[in-house]
Amino acid sequence: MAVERTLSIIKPDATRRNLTGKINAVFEDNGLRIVAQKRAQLSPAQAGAFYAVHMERPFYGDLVSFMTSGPVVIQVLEGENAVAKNREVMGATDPKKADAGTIRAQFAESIEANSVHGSDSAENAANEIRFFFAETEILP
Ligand code: YYY
Ligand code: MG
Repeated sequence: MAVERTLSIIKPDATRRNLTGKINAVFEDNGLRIVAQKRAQLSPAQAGAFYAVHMERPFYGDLVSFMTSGPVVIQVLEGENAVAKNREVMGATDPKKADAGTIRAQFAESIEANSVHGSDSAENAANEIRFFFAETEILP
């Protein structure tokens, strides 16, 4: 497996509860390196564009409201098989279905306020990283 990069977002429910460090420890304990990181307040336009793939879904409006309800921490994670590894440590979208020990099982409040985003494919990871970061901001 090659070294890959994936985009991670620590969502407003987690920054509000001061969980950034605990979540970052899960990444680092699982071999994912935080090679770029910034705290940001997303605008509705940014959150809407980032989640444009879900535009037709019934939860889209609430998702955009939630993602703009407070600061997020946007990150590039790097490591062996990083896309799949991050999805594994995040756990299922619905925390009730997430495996014990995963970030969402430990920290998520609900299917919407589920603490973290992670890219779901290498292609989407490249696009999502480009959406938020210049290459010069990524420091392996
Ligand atoms: O990739 P992942 O975050 O695990 O789930 P997606 O199916 O891509 O949905 C993105 C985001 O939308 C999810 O993290 C919470 C929200 N959402 C929701 O509020 N209600 C649903 N039934 C499905 C997803
Ligand atoms: Mg997704």
